Parts: sequence; C-alpha cells; structure tokens
Amino acid sequence: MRYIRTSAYRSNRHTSLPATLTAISAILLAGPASAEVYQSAKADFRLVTVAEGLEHPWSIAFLPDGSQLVTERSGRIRLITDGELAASPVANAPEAAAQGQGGMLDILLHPEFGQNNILFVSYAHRNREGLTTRVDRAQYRDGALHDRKTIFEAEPRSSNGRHFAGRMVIPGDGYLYVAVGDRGDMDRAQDFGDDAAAVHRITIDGKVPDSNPFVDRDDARPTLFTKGNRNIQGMTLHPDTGAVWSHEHGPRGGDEINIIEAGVNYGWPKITYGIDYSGARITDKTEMEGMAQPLHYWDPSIAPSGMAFYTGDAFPQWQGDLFVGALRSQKLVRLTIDDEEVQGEEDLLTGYGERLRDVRMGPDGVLWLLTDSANGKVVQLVPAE
Ligand SMILES: [Ca+2]
Repeated sequence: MRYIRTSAYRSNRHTSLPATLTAISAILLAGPASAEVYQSAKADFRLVTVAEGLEHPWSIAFLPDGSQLVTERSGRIRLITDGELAASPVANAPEAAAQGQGGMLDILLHPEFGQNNILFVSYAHRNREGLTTRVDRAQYRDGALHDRKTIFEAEPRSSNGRHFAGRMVIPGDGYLYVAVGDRGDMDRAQDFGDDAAAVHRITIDGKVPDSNPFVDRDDARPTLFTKGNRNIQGMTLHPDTGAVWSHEHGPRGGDEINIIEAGVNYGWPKITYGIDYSGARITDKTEMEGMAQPLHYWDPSIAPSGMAFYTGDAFPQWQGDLFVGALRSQKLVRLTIDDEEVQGEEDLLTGYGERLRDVRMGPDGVLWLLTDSANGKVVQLVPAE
C-alpha cells in the first residue's frame, strides 16, 4: 500500500482533513495505528498507541510473557497486557516522593528475569532528612512485588526536588549501574565524598564490588563509578560493544552524550558547554586535563530523556542508530553513529506535540515511546506500510 506523503496532511491534522485524505486514512486504519505518516530521511513510519491515561509515565520494562510494566512518576507501577492497562497498580511498590522532578523513576529487569523474576525500581524517597534517589530490588509475580528491599540510597539527602537522575542498566559485568543527579546543587558534583552527580556501581545485593575505581580512596564514596554527571536521563547498552552509553541534562546549551567508563570524571560543573538557565556563566572552560569530553552535545538544549539503539528488523535502514527522546523540544532524535562518533542527527516527530520521557527497543523489533503528560501514552513506532 502507498503511504501518504504530503506535509499538508500533517499540518491539517488538528483541523479537518480533506475528503480524499480522510478516505485514504480510513483504509490505512487497519488497527489502532494513527493514520498519520511521519516522514524521515530513511524510513516513513506511523505511531500505534498501545495504552493511554498514564500519569507521567517514566520507564517501561518488557516482561517475557509479552506484557509490560510502566512506572508513573506519580508513584505507581502499572501492568499492560495486550494493550489493556490493569486497573490495579502493581502491589507493594515502594513509596515514591512525587515532588518536583521526583517520583517513581526507572524500572529494570534482571538479565535472567525469566528464571529469577528479579527487577529493580529507582525512585525519589523522602524522610525527615530530605529527599534522595533510592533503588529497591524485588521479585515480580502475579501483579505484585515480593521480598522488596532497598539496595541503594544516595547520600546525603537534601530538600531539593531536582535532578534525581535514576536511570539504571546492568551491562555484561553483571553489576547494577545507577545514575544519581547533582540534586540541583552543582557544588556537590565534584565532591567525591558525596553520591551526587555520578554513576554508581553495585552488586545486585547492594554491595560494593572490589573492582570499583575509587574503593581505595578514603575521601571517595565506594560505590562511585564515575563523577561529574549533572543529571543522567538516559542509559543504554551498545548492542555490539556492550558499553554503557548515557546522556545527561546540561545547562542551557550543554546537554551531552557520554560513554560511561570506570573512574572517569565527566566534568560538571568545572567544564561544560552552555550557560546557566539564569543566563549566568558557569565556567569559561569547556575542557580540562583529567575530565572527559562528551561524544556529542546539544546547543540549544533538547532536554533528552530515554535512549535506545535500534536493533530490530522492522527498520533495516535504522540498524545501529541511536534514538533519544526530548522533553522540552518535543521530538525524537535519530543519531547515526560510527564507532564512538556521532556522524549525523535527524529530528523526528516534531509535529507530534508530546514530550518524550522514554525510548526503548521493544522485543517485537520496533521502538516504544512514553509521552510525558498527565494523560501519558505508551506508543509503538511502526513502519508506514
Ligand atoms: Ca561533561
């Protein structure tokens, strides 16, 4: 079937469609997919809304039985089965502090979830001493978390409700990597006695691996794996190298992509691109001995969130491309990568009008997106034809 290829069609979508296009879109509507075709340099695609009515969905995990678990920043974990959002949230979820940018954040299945049912949830947690980023491990069975325990908690806490980070991955070494932001206080970012502005590496029981880069330093927190990361909102594994790729929110004009490596200082706020959102200069330095350069930075900022390498069969043209969601600039960015170099960048979904919170490679070979709103959606990105 031929797809629709006019920009007029796109700009008309909020008004009335010309009769001929309406007729064509009726034919295209074979399922719940939007009839709208989005064009891109290498592939045209449509969106399929899997579920909606989620409160600021933040992260999605794909269960082996084909269902999905989705966190809502408001504090719940929801189950979606065959496009049906279960009315009851997952039971025994941790109590997340939905305050500022905080709430229920990332959800990650153990690589052997099919055998052990173990998953990890990160969230903002509040007690009398303030707020922090925390990780619980639990077993998921029958719509509930079982044997849930806290395995990581960043210190110290503060009253600041910003920059919790929270993204997690488990690369080939089998350790859990969890990102913690600078908590809205840049002075914490280069203090190695502070858990803020870092990627931490722990065992899945919450212990400190002996091989962590700063374990022998008295002035450093032992779980630190990196330092100087302002607010990581995307982490994913490279499909070939297994390396941990991340992006972080920088200041105005300084969002970055980095590869996370042991003991590396990513510089914030000693070096950075961009300026403070107030307009003030943070530093005049963009590089310094002993601090890593980003692979890529965005000026103007896009407020990236969620990231995934495309590895599916539905879009052979996109194999190996890196997809990044954007909150503020409401788009999906496709980056072409050669080894560890960003070679090209294309903006997708600029007409969709949604903040994108998460971008994942689904087990079904297509990208899945979460939109960030009070009526958040789970969306699949499928070929146009
Ligand atoms: Ca940096």
